[in-house]
Amino acid sequence: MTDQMQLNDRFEQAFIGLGSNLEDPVAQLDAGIGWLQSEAHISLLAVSGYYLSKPIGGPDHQPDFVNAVAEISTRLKPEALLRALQGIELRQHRIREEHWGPRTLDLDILLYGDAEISQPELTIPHPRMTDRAFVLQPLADLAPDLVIAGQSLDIWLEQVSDQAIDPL
Ligand code: ROI
Repeated sequence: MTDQMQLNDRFEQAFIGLGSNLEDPVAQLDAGIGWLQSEAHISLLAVSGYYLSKPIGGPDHQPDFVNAVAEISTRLKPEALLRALQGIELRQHRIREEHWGPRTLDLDILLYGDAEISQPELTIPHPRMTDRAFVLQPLADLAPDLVIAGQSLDIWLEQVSDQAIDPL
């Protein structure tokens, strides 16, 4: 694939969700951020705090998760960014044995500029981000004034206030 097919002319700001609940989750997130930093055409702008929470919405017989959000600037088009993230997941031995089951590292594109994308493999904004305190809280560290689907982050957070989440 030529660079031109993968790259935009200008940089977009994007937010990436990171999550892990296996094999030293904090080290997994640290390593994932290291890979993001060394990825071509991605600049890491900021990383949220790390947060510990119970698994939400998946099988509950799995360890607690550590989550964070990274803010990047990138010329990669959304599909190319997705492939870059999948490459990082694989380098950290991501296995997909069980749907929504435990994982060494999960990297999700949450927001990509103002883009709205609906494809079989890629939906942006991430379709479940507004239901998940483990995404909204670290995102609020980085961009407290963000508006998602017409509603401010504060209001989305209020709606998930029953989901316990602890800063590490
Ligand atoms: N729950 C939490 N707390 N954090 C996650 O990253 C996470 N990721 C998932 C499921 C299993 C749905 N639940 C989660 O994919």
